[in-house]
Amino acid sequence: MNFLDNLFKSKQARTSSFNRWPGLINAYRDYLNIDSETEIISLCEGNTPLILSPAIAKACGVPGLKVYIKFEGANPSGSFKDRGMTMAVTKAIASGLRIMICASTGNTSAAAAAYTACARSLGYHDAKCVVLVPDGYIALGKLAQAIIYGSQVIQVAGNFDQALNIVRELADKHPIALVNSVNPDRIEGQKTAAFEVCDQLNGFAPNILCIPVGNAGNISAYWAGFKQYYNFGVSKTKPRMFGFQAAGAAPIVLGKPVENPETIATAIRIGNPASWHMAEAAVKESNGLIDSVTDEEIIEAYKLIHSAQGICCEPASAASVAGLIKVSRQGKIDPEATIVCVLTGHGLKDPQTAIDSSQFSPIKTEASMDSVARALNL
Ligand code: AN7
Repeated sequence: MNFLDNLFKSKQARTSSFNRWPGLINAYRDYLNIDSETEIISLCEGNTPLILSPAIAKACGVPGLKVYIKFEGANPSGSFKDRGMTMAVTKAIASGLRIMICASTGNTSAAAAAYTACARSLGYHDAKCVVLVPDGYIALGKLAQAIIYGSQVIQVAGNFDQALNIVRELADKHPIALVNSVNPDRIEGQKTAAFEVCDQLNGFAPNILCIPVGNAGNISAYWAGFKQYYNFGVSKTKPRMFGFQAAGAAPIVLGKPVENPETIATAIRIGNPASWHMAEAAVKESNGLIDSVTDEEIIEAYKLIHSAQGICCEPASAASVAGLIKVSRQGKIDPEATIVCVLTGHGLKDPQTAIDSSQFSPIKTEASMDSVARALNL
């Protein structure tokens, strides 16, 4: 019997549970590498909605297709990174480390900064977070988060891959916790998203999971989670894993590192993913695929997700939907399939792209009903 089965049994339990989700480590403790003594550093992350999306099904050209969105923007810092970060910071603090460091295209830094602040709230006043971000290539909201959560922000004149090499070297030489997804605790926490998807689909994995790929930690974590839930008998099936990279930053698709990755989806502007081999194994073992989508396809999907479905995601997240639309138009999708697209981060992190990608020209009027009515041709 798993946690959610118990939780949602009666209306009374359901109503009270809404206010008492205990965070994903407590919720899935039985499936995670954590002992009962460890103090948990949590912002009640996880338990994100799974939303049916008729608009995406329609865009795929298969109106009855069951396409769900796993909306990871609903996590406390606005992305799936919170899942890995609750575990990574919990373990780092438990092992006596007080300085967290990461390289980031933005979301990892926001999450690391948030969970370090949470550690301070629990009495670890000397907990500090240092984040290295590619100068000029991080969405404004993410930079703002790293700053306001109180981390030390270092803007590197280089890309993510270079910044990751630097923090790896630093963490090798100093007593600092590296909280990028090369840290296995991150993958451990992120597995819980796969558990949730199976719980939300009543004990089944979807037939296909579509997910954006950057540093390739998340696709690896989901696959580990699906396999574990299946092996433990909690989920009756496993999905095919469909990973999508941005065309200008598609090293796995091309089969070689990309020295100067470029894409409007800055979150996945990564040329040499750390979990490359794990991602390839996930695709191979699950009979999945890895493909690329152009910036135009990403922006088309990004607009659709907002204006036709009402969900707010960032451009990198839309790569999962753009990829699904692409492969379904190629006839690769069984119309009976159940599909989950992971929307990895919240759109409010990147308002500039929202405005730049639309032909928005404000209508200005005097502050009177008549003027507004005239502007509306009423
Ligand atoms: C919204 O924050 O790499 O393939 O440094 O922010 O696990 O890297 C972000 C990655 C997808 C790709 N969607 O996940 C970082 C960082 C969003 C992201 C990805 C990221 P991975």
